[in-house]
Amino acid sequence: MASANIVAQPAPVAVDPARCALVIIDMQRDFLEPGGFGEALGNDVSQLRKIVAPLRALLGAARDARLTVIHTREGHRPDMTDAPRAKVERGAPSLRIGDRGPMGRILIRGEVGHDIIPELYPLAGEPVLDKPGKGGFYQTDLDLMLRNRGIETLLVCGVTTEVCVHTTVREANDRGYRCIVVGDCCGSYFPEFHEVGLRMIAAQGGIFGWVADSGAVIGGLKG
Ligand code: TIU
Repeated sequence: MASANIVAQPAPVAVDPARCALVIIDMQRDFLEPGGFGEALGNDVSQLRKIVAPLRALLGAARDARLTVIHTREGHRPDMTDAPRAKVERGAPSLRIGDRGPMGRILIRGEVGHDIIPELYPLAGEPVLDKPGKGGFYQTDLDLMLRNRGIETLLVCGVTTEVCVHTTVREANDRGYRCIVVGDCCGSYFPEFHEVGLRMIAAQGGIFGWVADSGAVIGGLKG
């Protein structure tokens, strides 16, 4: 069994690349570009741009190491039958889920804003998983896809740290996956939530998993 040794918090972790997947959470225009869902919620979307370059490097290394790469997108069917009223009506945003914005209908599948940013666009054959909630496992076939491939360890990154990344990691942890959150490849509109979100993963001996930098992961994958 080939093994990649990754420097991480709270402790180094050994990973079998054949049983490891890179899971990229919701790197969609709607969260990263002006006029989308993130901005409609009152956020400064430029906060998330800094993770694009390290995430591109991590994605390249994962592809080179032949890891399973899975991309997720948060969003809803055009008829919004899968969008809970409580989610759509939450807060008082200027643009709500389903409303028409500069990138099409907000957080609706098939619209420009719902798609993944060009810099991280999936290659043919890389699964793209559409999820209606914050967590990657809720009402999706992610668990089935991972189990069918014998995946044991997830390298998790994307946006936002304390919302969809955290929810997915918590779901994965309870399902028995080892999660390594790649800290500099996760982003939040709130720097303090990002920092404490990462600390919450690795605290208590790694209560939800591990936290590593992309350099450590790439170094580990290259052996
Ligand atoms: N608002 C926010 O921080 N995040 C989300 O609504 N979804 C994800 O994190 N993808």
